[in-house]
Amino acid sequence: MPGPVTTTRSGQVALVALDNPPVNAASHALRSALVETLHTLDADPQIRVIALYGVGRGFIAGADIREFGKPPRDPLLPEVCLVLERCATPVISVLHGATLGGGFEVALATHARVALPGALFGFPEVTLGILPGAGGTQRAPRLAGLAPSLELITTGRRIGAEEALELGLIDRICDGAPAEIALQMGEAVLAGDLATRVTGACDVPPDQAALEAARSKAAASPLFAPLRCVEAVAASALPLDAGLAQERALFNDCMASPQRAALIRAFFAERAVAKIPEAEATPRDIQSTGVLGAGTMGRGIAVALLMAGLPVTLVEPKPAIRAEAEDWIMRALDGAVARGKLSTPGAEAARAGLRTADDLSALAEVDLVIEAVFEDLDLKQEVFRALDATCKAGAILATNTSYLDIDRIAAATARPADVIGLHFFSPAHIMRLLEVVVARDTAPEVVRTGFALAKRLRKVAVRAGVCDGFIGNRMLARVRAEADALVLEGATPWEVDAALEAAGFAMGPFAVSDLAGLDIGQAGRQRRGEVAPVSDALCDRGWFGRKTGRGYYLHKGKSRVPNPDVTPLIDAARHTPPRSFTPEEITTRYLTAMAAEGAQILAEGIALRPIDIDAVTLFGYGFPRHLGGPMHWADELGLGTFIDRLGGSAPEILQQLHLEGRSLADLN
Ligand code: T1G
Ligand code: NAD
Repeated sequence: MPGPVTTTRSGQVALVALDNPPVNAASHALRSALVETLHTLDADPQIRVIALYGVGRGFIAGADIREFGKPPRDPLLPEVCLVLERCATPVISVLHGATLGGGFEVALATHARVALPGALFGFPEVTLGILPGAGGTQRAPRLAGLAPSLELITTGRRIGAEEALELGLIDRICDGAPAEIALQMGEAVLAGDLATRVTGACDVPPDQAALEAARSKAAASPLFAPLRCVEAVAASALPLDAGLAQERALFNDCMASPQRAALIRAFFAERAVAKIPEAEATPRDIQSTGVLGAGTMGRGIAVALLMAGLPVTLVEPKPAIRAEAEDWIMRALDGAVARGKLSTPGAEAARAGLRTADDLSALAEVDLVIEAVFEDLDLKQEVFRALDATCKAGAILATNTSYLDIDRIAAATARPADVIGLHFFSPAHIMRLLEVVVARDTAPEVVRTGFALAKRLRKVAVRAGVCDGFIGNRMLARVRAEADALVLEGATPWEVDAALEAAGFAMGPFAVSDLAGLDIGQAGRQRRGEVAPVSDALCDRGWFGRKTGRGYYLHKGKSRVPNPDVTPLIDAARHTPPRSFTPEEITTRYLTAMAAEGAQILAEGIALRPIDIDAVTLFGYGFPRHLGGPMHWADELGLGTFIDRLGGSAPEILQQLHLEGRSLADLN
């Protein structure tokens, strides 16, 4: 088997191919082979140019993330970059596909960079809780200046070849196959048509204003890495060796931070959830779809399907809602074009793919139906009975129910094997999570089709079992109850929201309730036979949150201020004298409740693994990435401490793990 680095000679040009599937990560094997190759070629008087290129999907997607947390093995990537930069023979790089993180750093250390049109550049390190640690913080400013480098390195924003060229990060764009361009460009260097230079020898023009602006922005973030990114970039004013030493020290600080472990957990969570027991089943072919109900969810789901190039027949009995939904869908598609999520021809095709109808007989020939009518079991059963009578054999019948028993919905049909839950989140064309809810009789290939569909929609699918609220809403109900308990004990709703938002949650639970509608929350509680005195009192007054302008907050447009009229309602509901809470106490109580419900969900087999639960909260509920998810958080806290906090209510599975000296992560 050939190694990850192979050399072909063509006259005085050495073509060095990097081949480490699937994404050419800079693993130990690739790094050591590259250094050895460079030493050999640099010492060879026959060779006057060395041209690097990637085999497969891209140049190099970065360091091998799987090696993080393990003992580092020489040569490290910074050394590889120095060896490259110090070659007496000019080294050029031909860049296609993902040229990210350490891959971009390797490219920056070469003496000239040529990109193919579709190349993708960026420094995603900050999203993993670290910083470019192989000279990226030193070499990018030497080519592009401080301001653009700071922006790219502190945000992780990805850029295309055109922008990289404008910024001076690459030298040329050429179209063709990487190996061919490598030879052409090698020859261009020999002919004097492509200039080479040593990046590390260039100066960085000072820009104190850019540094100060980036520093104060990073200092305000709850994230650990951005400020270290700024300090590393600031060190690019020093001679290269000194700057690299500072970069290394800051990189090591990031590597040791708990945020780094959590963010990398989040990176792998997105991919791990695709590993399901049904992975070997063959998905059914989905060419056409139907959506039933054109309310909040139905219209969003229709947009998600249309954006993925699937034709949609949208069924809605109420003409006014149907017309409004059509209008909304067209605007959402325009919005997708404006956000760069859809091309103009793509949007045209999407518009042409929409059909509306007033009756579900229009769904006779579609391959997949997603039902999004009112949350009412009788209605859903009636609808599924009608779908069963109407739809062709082999069609998948999916429900978007948030809480209802899908086994009972499936039982209304004579084909329960074709029935599944596809639980989208609002707004359905934007939120990444899709819970694929597997009912008792759902066929494996139907489950597999749900996952294939999610991939097509660029969503993160997580497999869930049937229970009230599945994974996400069930956890939400639990933490909502905990937030209410905190308020009854003495915290204010606004303190709870502020504490959790400071911890990195996109929105606190009371703000979320206001947004979703307090009446919706109340309906859920009523179904479960629960009460929440304060929320119920708000509902009694017709204060349902944002949609009525008044709830826990007073809403004006998108801004919100605490609603003072809530305070007497809270006072009336408290049975004990209020005590005060620190933000840390609030956050800890909330996360403990969330992880406790997660453990219960795991114990019942509703979720496959802890990482699935983490993915649900990360991609559907605004859980802070730098905390990695509630199950990761529980591991970090230590299972012993976690069990103590739960008192007698810790599920058996936790006790067992703890006894065996294992962690939740061991179940992944
Ligand atoms: N290391 C190890 N495995 C990786 C990987 C990486 N960097 N990137 C992807 N994979 C695996 C992934 O887990 C999956 O595996 C498979 O490749 C396909 O990925 C010193 C420290 C490149 C744009 O952050 O953004 O460099 O699940 O499904 O949609 O400063 O992957 O099949 O077993 O995502 O076509 C910086 C992260 C590292 C790049 C391809 N680099 N990767 O997307 O496929 S830090 C990154 C991506 C660093 C230096 C530092 C994307 C992609 P499996 P995929 P894709
Ligand atoms: P909605 O009230 O906005 O829309 C429901 C639509 O279904 C209405 O337009 C109604 O006219 C239509 N409808 C009723 N009976 C019908 C029938 N027999 N045939 C066709 N259409 C019919 O409700 P929604 O918020 O979109 O929720 C729909 C489903 O999605 C519910 O099961 C809900 O639990 C679930 N859900 C909602 C959210 C959310 O945030 N709103 C999130 C996830 C899942």
